[in-house]
Amino acid sequence: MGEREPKDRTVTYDPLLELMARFESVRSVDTGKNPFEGLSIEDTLKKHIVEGIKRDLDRHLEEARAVRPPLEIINDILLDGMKTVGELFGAGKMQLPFVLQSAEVMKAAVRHLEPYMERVEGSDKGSILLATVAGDVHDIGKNLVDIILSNNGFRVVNIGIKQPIDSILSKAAESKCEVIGLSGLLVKSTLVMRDNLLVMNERGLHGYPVILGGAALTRAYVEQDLSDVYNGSVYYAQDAFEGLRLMGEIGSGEAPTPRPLDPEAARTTSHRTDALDPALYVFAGERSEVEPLELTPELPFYGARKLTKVDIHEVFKYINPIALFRGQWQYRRPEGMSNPEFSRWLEAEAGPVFDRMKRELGGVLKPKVKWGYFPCASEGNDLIIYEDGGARERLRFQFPRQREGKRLCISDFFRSVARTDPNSRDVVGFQIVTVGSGVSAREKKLFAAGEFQDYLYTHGIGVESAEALAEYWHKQMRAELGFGNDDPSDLRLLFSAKYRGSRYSFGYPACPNLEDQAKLFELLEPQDIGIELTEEFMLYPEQSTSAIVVHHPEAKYFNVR
Ligand code: B1M
Repeated sequence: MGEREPKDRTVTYDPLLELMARFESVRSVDTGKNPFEGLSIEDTLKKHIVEGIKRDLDRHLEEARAVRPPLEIINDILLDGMKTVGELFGAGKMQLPFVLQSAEVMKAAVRHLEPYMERVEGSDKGSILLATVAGDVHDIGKNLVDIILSNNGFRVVNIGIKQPIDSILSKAAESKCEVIGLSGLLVKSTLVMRDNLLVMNERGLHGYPVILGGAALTRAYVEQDLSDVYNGSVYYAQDAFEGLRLMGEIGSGEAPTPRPLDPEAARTTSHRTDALDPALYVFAGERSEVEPLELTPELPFYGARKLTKVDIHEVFKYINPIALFRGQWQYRRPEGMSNPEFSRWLEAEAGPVFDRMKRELGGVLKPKVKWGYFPCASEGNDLIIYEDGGARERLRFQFPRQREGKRLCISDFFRSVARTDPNSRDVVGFQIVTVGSGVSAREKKLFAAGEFQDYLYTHGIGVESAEALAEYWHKQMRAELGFGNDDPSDLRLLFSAKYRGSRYSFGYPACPNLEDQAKLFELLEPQDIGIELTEEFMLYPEQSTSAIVVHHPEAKYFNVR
C-alpha cells in the first residue's frame, strides 16, 4: 500500500486548532520544506502522530531512542499525541479516517520500539477482552474499538466474531483481562448480551466491568435494564471514543457509576428487543386502506434466474455517497459548517478516496445476483406464494401489521386470495445479491497490517457495493415488471426510493423476521452464486443482501411497531 501523506486533515481552522498551533507554522503541505524543521524531537514525534505522517518516522524514533527509553517515548510523547487526536475528534475537528491514520502511525511506532523494550507486566493503561457476541458476524465496530484502544495504550485481546460466553470468559481469564467488551449489531445480540451477564452473575464473575456497544443497543437499555440485571458494573459506549473514555475511568479507579437517566429520555429511547417479540405484533385485525391493483404486472418469468457477470463499474454508479461517506467512513459535518460547504469539502476530500478505492477494488468485488418472480395472493397478513400456474400453494410468509396509524402490512399490497383464481394471481419478486468474499479477505489483511484507514475505506466500499448492487438490480426488476419507464432519470433519486414500489429486506422493520431468509433461500436457491445462510439466518459472504420486491405504487418503507 503506497504511503499517502495527508493533505489538510482537519476541517476548519478555528481556535481549537491552537492545540496544534506549534505544528501549524511548519505544515508539510504548502511549503515543500522539511515539515519537522526547528521542532524538538518530542514535538517532531507528536507531529508524526497528530498529522499521521509515516515518512521519516523510524529515523525520528531512533533519534528519540538515543536520549530516552522506549517506554517513555511511548507513554510521554506518542500517547500524548494520540490524546490530542482524541480531543480533536471529540471536538468535531478531526474526522474518523484521519484518526485511523494517526493510529496507523502509532502502531508503526510501537512496532519499531517493541524490540527494544522488555515487556513489563502492567505497563499498559488497562486491558480488555473484546468480542462480538454469539450469532453475530459484525466485525467492523469491534475492530474500530480495538484500533482506538490499543493505540491509546490499552492492551486489547480481540477474539473475533460469534463468540459464546464460555470462550469469552475463558479467554478473559487466560489473558488476564480486567474488562470485558462486547459488541453486536443485531437486535438479537442485545438479548445475547443480557444472557451473558446473567451467566457471569451465576458464575460469580461479576467482578468484571463490562462495556457494551453496537447499533441495536440503547443507553437506556444498558444503563437501566442491564444494569439492574448484572451484579457488577455495565456501561454503554456509543462509539469507540466513549469506550476509550470508559476504559480510562475504569483504569484510574474512578469506577464511574452509569449516569442516572433522565426519565423522559428513557421513555423516548425505548429498547428494540421488542422487534423480536411476536406477541407485540398484530397478525390479524383491521386492514389498512391500501387497495391492491386491479391490473397487476405480468409474471416476467416463473422461478429464479442468476446473473454471474456484472460490470462492477456499473454497480459503483449506484453507491449512495451519503451512506458511504457519512455512514461507513463516518465523516461528520463540523459545527458551524453549512451543508453546501460540507458537501464541497467531502467532494474534495472523500471523492478522490472513493475513486482510488473503486480502482483498487474493481477486480476484488465479484457481483452476482439471483432473482425471480412468483404468482402470489394475500390472505390477511399472509402472502401466499404459488407454484407455477398459480393453483398450488408453495409456501407462505406471515408479515406483521402496524398496530396504529395506517395499519400497514406488506401483504396488503397484493390481491387477496378471495378475489383471485389461479389465472389471476398477483406477482411478487425476490432478489439476493453478493459482491463475494474477496473484500473480507482484503479487510483482514489490512487490519492485521495496521493499515487502519484503508481497512475502514475498504469495508465501506465492500458493504455499500452490495447495497448498490441490490439497488441496481431492483431497477432491472422494475423494467422487467413493465414500469421501468416510471423511474427518475437522476440516479440520486433512487436513494430516496423515488420509484414505483419497494424493496423490503427481511430483518428490517416492515418485515423484521430474519427467519424468512430461509423461505427466500427456498425460492431462489442462491447457493449456486456462493451465498449461504448461517444458523443464525445471516448471509455469507457478509457483503450480501436480500429483499422482497413489491410492485404496488403505494408500497414505501414503513415501520411495524
Ligand atoms: Co444491515 N442490518 N443487513 N446491512 N445494516 C443492520 C445491522 C440492521 C440493524 C438495520 C435495521 O434493522 N435497522 C439490521 C439488523 C436488525 C436485526 O437484527 N434484525 C440489518 C439487517 C436486517 C440486514 C440484512 C439481514 C438485510 C437483508 O439482506 N435481508 C442483511 C444481512 C447481511 C448479512 O447477513 N451478511 C444486511 C445487509 C447489510 C449490507 C450488506 C447492505 C450493509 C453492510 C452490513 C455489514 O456491515 N456487514 C448493511 C448496513 C450498512 C447496515 C446498517 C445500516 C449499518 C451498519 C454499519 O455498517 N455500521 C445497520 C443499521 C445501523 O447500524 N444503524 C444494519 C457502521 C459500524 C462502524 O458501526 O458496528 O455499530 P457499528 O460500530 C460502532 C458503534 O456501534 C460502536 O462503535 C463503533 C464505531 O463507532 N460499537 C462499540 C460497536 N461495538 C462496540 C463495542 C464497544 C464500544 C463501542 O465496547 C465493547
